[in-house]
Amino acid sequence: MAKSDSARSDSAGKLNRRRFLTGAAVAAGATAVASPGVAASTTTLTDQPPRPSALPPTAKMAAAEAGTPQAIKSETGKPGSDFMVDVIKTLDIKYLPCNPASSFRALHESLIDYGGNKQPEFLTCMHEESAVGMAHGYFKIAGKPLMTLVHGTVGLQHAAMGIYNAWCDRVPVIVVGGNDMDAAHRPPGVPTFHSAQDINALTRDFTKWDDTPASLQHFAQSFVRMYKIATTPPYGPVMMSLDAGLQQEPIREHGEKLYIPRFVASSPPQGDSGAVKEAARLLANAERPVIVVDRAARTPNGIALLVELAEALQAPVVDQGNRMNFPNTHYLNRPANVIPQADVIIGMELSDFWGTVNGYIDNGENGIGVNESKIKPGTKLISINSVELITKSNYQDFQRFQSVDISMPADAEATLPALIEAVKAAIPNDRKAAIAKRGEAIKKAYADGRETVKRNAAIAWDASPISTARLVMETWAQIKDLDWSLVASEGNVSSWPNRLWPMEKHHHWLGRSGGYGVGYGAPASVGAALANRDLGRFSVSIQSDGDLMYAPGVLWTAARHKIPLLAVMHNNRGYHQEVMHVQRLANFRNRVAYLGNDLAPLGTSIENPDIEYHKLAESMGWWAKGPIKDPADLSAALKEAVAVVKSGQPALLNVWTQPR
Ligand SMILES: Cc1ncc(C[n+]2csc(CCOP(=O)(O)OP(=O)(O)O)c2C)c(N)n1
Ligand SMILES: [Mg+2]
Repeated sequence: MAKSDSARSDSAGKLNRRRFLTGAAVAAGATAVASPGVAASTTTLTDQPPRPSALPPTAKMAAAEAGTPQAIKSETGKPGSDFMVDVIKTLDIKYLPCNPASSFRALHESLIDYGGNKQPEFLTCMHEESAVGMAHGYFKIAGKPLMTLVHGTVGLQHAAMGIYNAWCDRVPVIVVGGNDMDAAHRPPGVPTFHSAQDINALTRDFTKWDDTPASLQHFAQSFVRMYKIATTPPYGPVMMSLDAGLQQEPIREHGEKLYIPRFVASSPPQGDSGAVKEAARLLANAERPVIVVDRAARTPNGIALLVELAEALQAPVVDQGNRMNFPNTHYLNRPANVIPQADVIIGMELSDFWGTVNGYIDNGENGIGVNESKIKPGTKLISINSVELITKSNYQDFQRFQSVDISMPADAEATLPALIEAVKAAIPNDRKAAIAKRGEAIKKAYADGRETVKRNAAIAWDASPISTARLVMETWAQIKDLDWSLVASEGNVSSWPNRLWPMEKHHHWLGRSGGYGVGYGAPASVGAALANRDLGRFSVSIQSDGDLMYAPGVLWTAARHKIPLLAVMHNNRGYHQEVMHVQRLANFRNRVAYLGNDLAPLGTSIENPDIEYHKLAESMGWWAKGPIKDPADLSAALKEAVAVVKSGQPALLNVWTQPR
């Protein structure tokens, strides 16, 4: 024991290389390692004179360590994975954000060497969740899905939360997981740990469809099918388990010629014509109709259609914001407080109809929530919601059950043209004046509301750390003349962008994560910025601290692949949402929330040490600046950052902010 201790350090406490190399401790270790399967010697170290630390390598060992691996017998014929690339290329998938792994090495090799790394192009990712998050954000701008490849069991486990967010946000992502199925032939050890009978089971509850092809022809059918299912509204992620053997083996056609089925997009499901007519009749004759929208506008045309419907009825529109549905500059855009006065409410692609017409108060009696109706008895409810067509059992994204009077399991945007026509036809001549008058009253309420919002935003304008309203408006001042796109706004900045920035175009606002799985913002903003880059558009994100730290490696992906993005940090130095939850419970129980010296209940602050996000970003190739604590410093820093982003680089500003 004494001998091995002395081998560890010299008098300066440093490892002594010479003694280390000749030390008995290492010799003993080397013996054990060099002879797998041989029982370790029972001779004690002091019994024998010191032996050399390691035996010289044999010629075979040296060759194995230093040489190139022996060539494996080259395959004859076209590899199966080349055919898979032929299939993938028919679907015009532009990028492949991906973290590499051996379970899809054959397809990986085919994509770059046979496919030329085009359609799709690899984007190196550092986490599978980042890859899925990027595909999620990309779709919301491009309207086209990306695919990702994940490693059997472990890669899919990392990807799972991103897939859940995409599922809840009704966004298609094509996920292919490498999996070595043949238990008798796959390599033992690590590749076997990474294989499963059915990897798809892990995400089956929150994908639209999955499959495990058993042949190349089966692959071709299933890949085209999965693309079609994913991109038919309601959109959603899809999953394929792809056998490593099937990828790697050469094509054996067994007398049957392989073919690639042609992809033809499906039309979205439209509401039943009788139900549309009945809904139009109720809306046209209502005293106070209200339109509530959440993911109603799938495309820019959806916005135009909603404006047409709202104007025909002069009805207020409550935009719940999971997409950019209705311009906030239009006087018919109103807050949710119009709902209690309504006599007819039409909800389009709502993620939570119950929550729209009912209130839930946290910490009611005994700390249990209290439910209350927000609407008058007799209010008629109409729903157009395509998600009813894909409801699954396990995960509760379908929310509480709400009875409605007319229910159309259909795509809202596809149903709107017929609904608008029916509404216009159903408005009785003698109601036209009353409808116009309704519009005038709403116009006045809208103007008053804008003034209140501006007054509220000015509160604590000069505070340090910086108020979230100031953060958002200083950012706006620097981007307002550009063709801008707010690609994500994570954490909670009190919805200031939606309240203060004029949002009119579909790409001005992309909505949120869907499943509220934190860690969406950073990768989704990079993915959306990639799509915007290709369209020559400027991308900006409000990036919270907690969200960034789940998988910050996506910053490197953005720099590596030259994706310009302005990330303005809402660095409130904590998981503030959770600060408030712990505080709420402590208040309810008449206890003092344990502050733990960090000015937040223990376990919720991100301080001590403070994370230097500007340095983190800089280390991965971003232009960055911070920490900015004084609001007077913000505008100059933003100006510089905007110029950097315009030159094609990502830039991050680490701004210290108020909690919300
Ligand atoms: C994956 C995941 N883990 C934990 C949570 C719980 N959670 C909800 S909000 C939040 C705080 C996020 O912090 P940040 O992004 O900094 O936003 P802030 O609340 O500080 O504005 C957490 C941890 C979650 N929603 N998702
Ligand atoms: Mg935070």
